[in-house]
Amino acid sequence: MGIIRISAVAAAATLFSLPASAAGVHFVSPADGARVPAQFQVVMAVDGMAVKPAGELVDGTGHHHLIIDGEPIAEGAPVPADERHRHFGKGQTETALELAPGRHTLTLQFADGQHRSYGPAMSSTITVVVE
Ligand SMILES: [Cu+2]
Repeated sequence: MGIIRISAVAAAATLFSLPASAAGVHFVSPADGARVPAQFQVVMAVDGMAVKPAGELVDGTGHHHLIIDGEPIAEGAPVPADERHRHFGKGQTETALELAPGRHTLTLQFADGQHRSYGPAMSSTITVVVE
């Protein structure tokens, strides 16, 4: 009995420690370096945190932002809202994007319910070539 209890606690501890160390965002699609048409679909994912619509501040939650030809946003700074900084405040994880031909960087940035960045650790950048 005692042994079973101890291993259950150890298993639970492992499960709870996983999200913190594995927290991050990534593009499901397109792939880094992909050649894409002028209009293409972007699929965004987050690990270790939950997607929640903007508005309310809840620990461990936030929403995606897509930064076109820009940089990750410093931790705590608000993500600008303009053509190059798209907010997905309804909790979307997918969007259609239309870009001019050529090479572009796409940066995924996760931010809290008030659009304050979780910093470069919660960002991911890929390059795409629009044909
Ligand atoms: Cu936002």
